[in-house]
Amino acid sequence: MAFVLLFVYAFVGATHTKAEEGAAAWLRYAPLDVEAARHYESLPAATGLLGDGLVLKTAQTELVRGLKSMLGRTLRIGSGIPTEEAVLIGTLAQLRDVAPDLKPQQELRGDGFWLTSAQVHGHRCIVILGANDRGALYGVFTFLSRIARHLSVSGLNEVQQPSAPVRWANQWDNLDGTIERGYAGRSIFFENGSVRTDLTRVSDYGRLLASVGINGCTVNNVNADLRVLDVDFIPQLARIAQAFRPWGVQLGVSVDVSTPKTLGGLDSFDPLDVRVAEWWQKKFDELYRAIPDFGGVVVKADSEGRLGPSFYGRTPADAANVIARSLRPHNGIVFYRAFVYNHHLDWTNLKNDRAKAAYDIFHPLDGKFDDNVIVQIKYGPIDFQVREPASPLFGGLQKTNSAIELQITQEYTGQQRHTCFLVPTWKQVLDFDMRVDGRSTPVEEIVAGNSFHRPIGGYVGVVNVGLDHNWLGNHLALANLYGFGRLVWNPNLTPESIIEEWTRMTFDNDPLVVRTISEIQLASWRTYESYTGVLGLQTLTNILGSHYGPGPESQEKNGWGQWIRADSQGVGMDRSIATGTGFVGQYSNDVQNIYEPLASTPDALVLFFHHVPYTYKLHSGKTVIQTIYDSHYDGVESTNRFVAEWKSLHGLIDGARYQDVLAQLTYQSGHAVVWRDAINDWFHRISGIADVKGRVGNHPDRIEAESMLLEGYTPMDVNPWEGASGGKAIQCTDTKQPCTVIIRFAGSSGWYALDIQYFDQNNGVSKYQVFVGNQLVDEWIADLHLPATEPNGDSSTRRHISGMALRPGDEIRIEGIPDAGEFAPLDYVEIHKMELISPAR
Ligand code: GCV
Repeated sequence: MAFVLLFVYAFVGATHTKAEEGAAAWLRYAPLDVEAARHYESLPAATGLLGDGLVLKTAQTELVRGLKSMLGRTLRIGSGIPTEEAVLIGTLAQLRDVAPDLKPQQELRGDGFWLTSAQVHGHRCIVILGANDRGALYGVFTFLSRIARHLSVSGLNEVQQPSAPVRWANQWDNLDGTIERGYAGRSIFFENGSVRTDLTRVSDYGRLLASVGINGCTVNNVNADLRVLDVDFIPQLARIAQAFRPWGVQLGVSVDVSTPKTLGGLDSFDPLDVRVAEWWQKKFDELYRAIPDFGGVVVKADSEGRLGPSFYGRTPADAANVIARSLRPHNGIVFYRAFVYNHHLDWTNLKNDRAKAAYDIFHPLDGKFDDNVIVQIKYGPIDFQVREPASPLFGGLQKTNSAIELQITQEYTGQQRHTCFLVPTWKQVLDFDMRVDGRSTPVEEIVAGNSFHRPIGGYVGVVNVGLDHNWLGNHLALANLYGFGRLVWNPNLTPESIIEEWTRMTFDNDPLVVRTISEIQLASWRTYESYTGVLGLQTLTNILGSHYGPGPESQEKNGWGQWIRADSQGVGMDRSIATGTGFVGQYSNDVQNIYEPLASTPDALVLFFHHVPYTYKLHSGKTVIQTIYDSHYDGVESTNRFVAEWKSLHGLIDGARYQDVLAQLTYQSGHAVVWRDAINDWFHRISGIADVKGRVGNHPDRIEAESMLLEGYTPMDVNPWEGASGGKAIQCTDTKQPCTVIIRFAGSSGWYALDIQYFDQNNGVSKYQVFVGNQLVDEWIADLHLPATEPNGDSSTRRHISGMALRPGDEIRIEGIPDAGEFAPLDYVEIHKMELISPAR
């Protein structure tokens, strides 16, 4: 019977007939085929639990679930001293009672664990032991992960320790159910001002987090709603805590420092006012009565229009400490965000620099924060750009706990519509050596508390999962959540090993699948960078709106301080000590020696630190302007390769996820062209320097919509101009009837591909139909929910139609049917000759 069952599982696993939505993420526990399953034949048939804690019970349930799914075997559940061969789960302290002589070679710390094989009371056992219950759960996930990746579990003797005690997720969910910078549907926590009734997804999220060692989660936006501490709300928060608890995930919330006044009814929120201190104390006593294992709070203050201690002339340390002291009796932590800056900076003053703000404000306060405060520092000095140097503040706090804040939600890196695997960039920042006092002090050692002997510290990832089945709206984007957990558990892991693990568990162990997906993911960050913000320019997106499509002009001439200082002669922010803003001076001498001289600054960050002429020759030997042009073309090529590579996996992964990812990568390759042309055209216009390869501003296959024969359509100016080819589009404002454009094909007979550039806004669902002669050859609706209500670089989208047989004189007609506020806009059509190799899938 066992054999038959195994066979059935193997069959299902091998043919990928099952449609998958991605909800299981990397915890699919896909059935092993017969060959792979054979390696686990000698696994014990039972599992024993050495303790009775909630998290330990979860660990045992997870073990049974995983093995049942992967091997088709249901382990017998037991507890206490083993009476047969078993997989034993417990803590080191519990093992001592059962097998006092059994000890790991090294001491287990924090949430660490030990996997080993041993004789316990005369029975051969696999032993999964945690330093605490949570560690045992992590050990079980690791054990299951090995089987999912077809690795041996016999003769194990492996100790794993987390690199840092704090490994938290932040969610930016609003109580109304929306999520700030969330790209995967509505909140799993809140709806209409309350905590959701059904918290199944919260529990599932807790499981995902635990599976990669994340031990805390704040659930509401750092732009905090005051009601989160309301007396009626606390019992609702307790329900979230309950859903997380079995997974060892501590609940946290974001709080607003003005709460004692705005919610509490005091006439002040001055952190040095004793009544304010008493208010916080009472509030947290109340909260801990409802949630005894509450983890702590995140504070965003004096930032982006939020109130803060500066209102009373007080410091961030005053504000953090008053809250910290009320949490201390309960072992709670305050994460005080260093993302404090003036967003009304005078851009005309060349000495002004937003990048300096965090260090300027927090470094003088070093040593003034209580021991249960962690200063939470974004990885770079600006704001989650596609590339930034490590924040100098990491080296500027030696007597203060710190944590690095990374962003899993892809606010500035394609919003999960573009694939951008961020582990390589995080890894670079974590490995960066701040060289404090001339000694080795990499960021990862600082935040772990090792460099300066701090009691706590670690990692925070802004995740923003939503109700979408696959959590982040894009199957490939989940690698960032997995990668965050794995990297912060062990910063010595490589992006290559992390992505391989993830791919094996999320998709398949087939070598082609592993190689192809790994290659796409590992290339994706540099690809995204190459068409959105090269040479340290930051992400040249529309920073005043969506943070999504191209918008280089929006960086400049406003108070937000994300300036790139581009003019007709050159580009880049001079942040040097000698002639610039002096930002470089916030780093240690050794790091200054890298960034102060133009000659030693790496090309990848040169325009972050220096203003140079467009004709300046980089280390690569190329000029700045030609590098900008070339890299945008290379980026598009790379996105085209992603599509081709993905297609090679047809039939090797389940159909639903195959199609989802194909659609997403195809969209990305079209939007990369929008980025390429917008940024290159913008630099071409501002610099007046031609592309030596003659591509920029020159598109021989392109026919602008405004130059076509229009029936009902009218031309319009697109704002900003670089968001459309030639700065213009056409739209069909007569909503009562469809509009048409006509192209008379003038090329030679053959096979062609059509790229139709249209705009997909979120305020209507236009329909498009394409005819050759009278034959309808393609139709689609514009319903991608892109973040725009106008035709622009956010909404510009490509429809690719391949395999079209065209003859000279053929009439190509596009009919646009507008809907609501979206007037079926079109930008251009490109007609490319193509070789027919294989039918398009
Ligand atoms: C939660 C950026 C984002 C904001 C975010 C802020 C922050 O500015 O655009 O949406 O607010 O960072 O991290 O506080």
